[in-house]
Amino acid sequence: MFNSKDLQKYYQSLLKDVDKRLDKLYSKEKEEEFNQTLKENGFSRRDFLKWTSFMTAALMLPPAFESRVAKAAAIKERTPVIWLHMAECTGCSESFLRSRNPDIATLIFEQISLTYHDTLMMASGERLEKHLDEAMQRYKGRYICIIEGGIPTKDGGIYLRVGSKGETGLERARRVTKDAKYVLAFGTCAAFGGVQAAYPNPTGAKGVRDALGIEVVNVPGCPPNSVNMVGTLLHILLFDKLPPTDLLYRPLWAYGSRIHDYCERRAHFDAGEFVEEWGDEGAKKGWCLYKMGCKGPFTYNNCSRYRFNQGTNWPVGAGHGCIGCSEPNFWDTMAPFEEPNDKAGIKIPGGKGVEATSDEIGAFVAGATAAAIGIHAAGSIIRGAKEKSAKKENE
Ligand code: FSX
Ligand code: SF4
Ligand code: F3S
Repeated sequence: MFNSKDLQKYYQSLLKDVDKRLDKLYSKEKEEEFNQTLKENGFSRRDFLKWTSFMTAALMLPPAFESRVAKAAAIKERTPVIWLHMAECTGCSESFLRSRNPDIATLIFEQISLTYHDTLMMASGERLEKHLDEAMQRYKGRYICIIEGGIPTKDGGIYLRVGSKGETGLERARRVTKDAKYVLAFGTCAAFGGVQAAYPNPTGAKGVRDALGIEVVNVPGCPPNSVNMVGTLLHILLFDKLPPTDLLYRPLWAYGSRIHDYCERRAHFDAGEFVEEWGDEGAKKGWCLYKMGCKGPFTYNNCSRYRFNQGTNWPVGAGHGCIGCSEPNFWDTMAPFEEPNDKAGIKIPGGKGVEATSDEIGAFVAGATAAAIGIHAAGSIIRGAKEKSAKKENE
């Protein structure tokens, strides 16, 4: 384990690396141009600094990184992004772009960095194909490929065809990821297969990593929070490497704790105060939704901390339990969504103010979810090892 001295050293060396990288890429004109864009879109310098300090904290970096995050947003050469769509509902793009009232993150990544996006581009048909080929050639080996959606693999992938040439999703994903520097799977569909991979999975849909057998960072959620998508991109922009992950390849800064750990209704769980029926007194008082099927105790994500739509609200805040949408196979393993999972083995506190221990929760044996919890612990150990070796490299 790291002690505070080790941590300090680790962050100092990380800062040095980031400064070296940003100094190389930074240009005064580009920063001025960026400030102008902010102004034209109605954002003050103060709004921007508020955003940088929020993102720095979300990425679990110390405040010393705030100025670097600000600089990274205005660097000369941005990492090009090619965003592909497979089998899905496009909710992930919606969550990323938040088409109404776009925020600073949207501005940075949509207007400046997004080189190719299947559904957002004006072009269609052959012109779109040409644009994709050009972007791939121009940024060969340098672009980030983001994939949204599961990839049907049965019968050679014929259940999904994309573009004017009738290419299968499988072929397209293979072709575009081949020359990408990094591949990110945005959404539970791209990470683990999602709704089309739910039983009986007639098209043999899989997540990108399983379908292609390549290194991918997963940013699951159906849809994922834009903080998690933007933060993962920002991490690459800052450090030019992928963030440390758990064994399900999810960034630890975002998926390192359970929904239940930071839930605003948690005190009611501990006090044994539960909603027993939709619309009852407990529901009006905002009591815990565990008995109404909330899967927050088995779900690793940061929704309870950052919420959606610029912090407006999130599922539990709106009165429905978490359905575990960032876990693998959640359509099968977390259903029924409005009933507690009777295999979970959680002892519900009966007003005595005690929570089931994590061991009891870990005894939950509903397939992949239990595996995910074990995997998560292992991932944290791996992260420790990675950090140690990073420290060694920097010493
Ligand atoms: Fe899947 Fe994205 Fe769910 Fe939809 O497209 S993660 S179905 S919210 O939007 O991939
Ligand atoms: Fe919150 Fe759900 Fe946990 Fe209750 S069970 S405290 S509603 S996450
Ligand atoms: Fe999904 Fe649960 Fe968050 S349902 S959006 S992981 S609260």
